[in-house]
Amino acid sequence: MTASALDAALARHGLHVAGAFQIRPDDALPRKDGSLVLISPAEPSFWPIFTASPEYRDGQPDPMDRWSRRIGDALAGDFDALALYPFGGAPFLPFYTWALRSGRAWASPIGFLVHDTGGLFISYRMALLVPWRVPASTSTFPCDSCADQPCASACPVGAFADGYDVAACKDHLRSPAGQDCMTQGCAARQACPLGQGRRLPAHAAFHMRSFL
Ligand code: B12
Ligand code: SF4
Ligand code: SF4
Repeated sequence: MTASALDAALARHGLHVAGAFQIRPDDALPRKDGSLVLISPAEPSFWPIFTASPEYRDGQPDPMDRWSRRIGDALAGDFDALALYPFGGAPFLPFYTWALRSGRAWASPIGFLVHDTGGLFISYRMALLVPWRVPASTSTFPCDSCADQPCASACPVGAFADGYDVAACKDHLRSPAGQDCMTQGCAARQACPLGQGRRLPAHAAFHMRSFL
């Protein structure tokens, strides 16, 4: 199995590779060679595929995490890989740090990751430890050339003035004025020109409900 076969398999599930890096022998990972591949929803094709799944329809908790685990475990079997997940309770695996290492995502002015194509809406469904080696990314940090940095001033309650004020954010989300963030997604994330318009409102609203 190869990287291009993985791309094709991911596309069938509305997923794609959002970054990767070569494993070093001293990494605290269960493999000492090969690569760690970060996998994200390919938006907007992901949402209709996910909402047709049994996990979305069975009314049980955490449908997207359960869907991700089923798909990721099957991909791991097909590609001689190990699947790792960003959810499942503390201690969490360091997806943020792995995203930085991929060279395709960076710490934005508001702390959230900004990705070269997904912008601030980047999120990861899983990582696969695959046996092959990947080339280094050639992407460059987008925020240096983003003159107005609209993400920094878009939050209506200034939740990014000093780190991320989760309580202030959630208070706003519970208020009538917070319905824009609740139904369209975080206004600060929406403000980033990268990846704009890719996330469907229904997908954004799903995550905001589970966040709140
Ligand atoms: C706990 C957690 C939260 C907490 C606290 C976040 C925080 N301050 O770190 C809360 C509940 C607040 C949160 C909220 C959200 N999160 Co969150 N979260 C996580 C989670 C599960 C664990 C983080 C962790 O402790 N990792 C373990 C440590 C040891 O490793 P590490 O993450 O590499 O450590 C680095 C980061 O913590 C980073 N860091 C330090 N301070 C801060 C502050 C912020 C704001 C961020 C983003 C990072 C960060 O520095 C560390 C060293 O490099 C990760 C998934 C994961 N497994 O990493 C997602 C993750 C970071 N979250 C993510 C997302 C998508 C969200 C939401 C946007 C969810 C949503 N609604 O869609 C919301 C934000 C709401 C909004 N305004 O839209 C994404 C990344 C998004 C991005 N663009 O940055 C991740 C990677 C999950 C994923 N599946 O992709 N999250
Ligand atoms: S969801 Fe809304 S209130 Fe919360 S940080 Fe984003 S813009 Fe601010
Ligand atoms: S709005 Fe500009 S500064 Fe903010 S994350 Fe996007 S590219 Fe970076």
